[in-house]
Amino acid sequence: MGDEPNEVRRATTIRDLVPGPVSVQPNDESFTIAAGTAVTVDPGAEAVGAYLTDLLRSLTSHELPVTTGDGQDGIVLSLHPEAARTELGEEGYSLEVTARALVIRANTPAGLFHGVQTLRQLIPTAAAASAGWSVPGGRIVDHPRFAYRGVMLDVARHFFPVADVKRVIELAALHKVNHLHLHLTDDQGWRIAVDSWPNLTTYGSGTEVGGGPGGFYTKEQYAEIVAYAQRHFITVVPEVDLPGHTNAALASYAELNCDGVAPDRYTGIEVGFSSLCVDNEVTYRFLDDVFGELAALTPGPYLHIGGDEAKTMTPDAYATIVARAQEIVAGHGKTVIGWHEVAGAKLLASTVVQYWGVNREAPEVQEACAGGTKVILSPANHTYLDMKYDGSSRLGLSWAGYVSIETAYGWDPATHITGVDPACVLGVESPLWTETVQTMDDIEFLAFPRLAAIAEVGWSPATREWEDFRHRLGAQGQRWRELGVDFHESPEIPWVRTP
Ligand code: TNX
Repeated sequence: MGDEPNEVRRATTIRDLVPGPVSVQPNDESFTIAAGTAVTVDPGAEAVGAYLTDLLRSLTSHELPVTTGDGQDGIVLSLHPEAARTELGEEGYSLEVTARALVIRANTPAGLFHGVQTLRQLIPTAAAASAGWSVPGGRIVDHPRFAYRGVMLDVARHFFPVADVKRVIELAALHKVNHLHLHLTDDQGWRIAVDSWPNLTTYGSGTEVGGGPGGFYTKEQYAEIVAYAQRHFITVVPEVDLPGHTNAALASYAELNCDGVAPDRYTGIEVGFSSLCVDNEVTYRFLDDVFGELAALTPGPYLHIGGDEAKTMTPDAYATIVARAQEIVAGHGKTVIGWHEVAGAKLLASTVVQYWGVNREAPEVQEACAGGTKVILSPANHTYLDMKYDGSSRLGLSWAGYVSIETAYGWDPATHITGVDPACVLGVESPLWTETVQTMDDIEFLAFPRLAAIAEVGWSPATREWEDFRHRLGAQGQRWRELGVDFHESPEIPWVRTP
């Protein structure tokens, strides 16, 4: 970095994108968004069209009506891609910007939505408003490398209200993240209403790390989160962690404990001390009720069963409960995801394993992949948003080491675990555990800019050019500021003030 100033001023170029697209060809034209700009969308693209015009109103103050039909000039959202149909797949798009038109094409509304996020990064920031709303010209063709690009929010250690979760959804969508994993239960609190086991929320939700009031989502609130995520083309993956990390449930119902005695609620940050009772049939009735109600709230394919750090159980007991939990989830028509420890149990063919270890040697993952299991990579030393950036970070833990932006960026999911076929990798996820995280500002500080780095690891082609990336990332700073994001202004990045 040398003497480079860490704030520079320059105009946005068509390359200032995170995640970086598959291909970019600049031209020397530009498209200006003005009061009379027509916005035309294909039938089927109305919802993305409405999202786009809301966005344009908030960014440029222009109120642009949307017409459904065949557009030639102005801004066009088309569900009729040209030749590249198969290349674009389910989530890809092309963006063509000339002086006359700005055309986004995709096979699906999801692809158009991602194209709109790209456009959003090319519209001048408010700081540059006097220069007009001029979008740099060129052609972009883009599609994701991995199908699963996730962020996880732990709402159990500290509870976060619906408005915060919605903001996480908005900010994740900026960088084409398409899954939101909600860690809904842990030792410190149970955060989702279950009608058949009401004490989980009347009692089990009532605290959090440090002894605060906790909280939970009613089914209506949870449905609101799911619907909001859908509008951002994000699939919610709910997690009920078992058999460990269950003190909140055990405290709510004495009958779930092997000795029939409910423990006190827990507000510390130790892990691994609690577990459900394997030999008690009530455990399985409980899991069936919980996953049944959760499945009914979940349009997406996945239910996450946790499975991490069950340190008080024998391997056999663990294998038994994980096997039965998978059957229960499958019985409710959903696909299981589990933290990688579940590979110690017999896996259903459809179960997905989420690796959170720090080693590149992971025999259990290697073996699971060899058997056809898919894996999501969340190596803690690269993707954990709750790790400190460095020794001076005001928040975070450090058990997996410090995770700088360069560290978050500098790894390749396809080759990360030795001896694993790249085809086995479904994608990546960045978890944000919240032992030290209490407010939306805290979330923003830890997630940005690292979530943007992991989003690129999940979306963009395998090339990793740190120099190029840090400049593209630097161009996002002013945009985040204008959204009020309290990001970590790390000296690793040459932050750009545009123009
Ligand atoms: C490990 S990662 C845990 C969590 C903690 C986290 C803190 C995983 C599956 N389990 O229970 O919150 O470390 O970084």
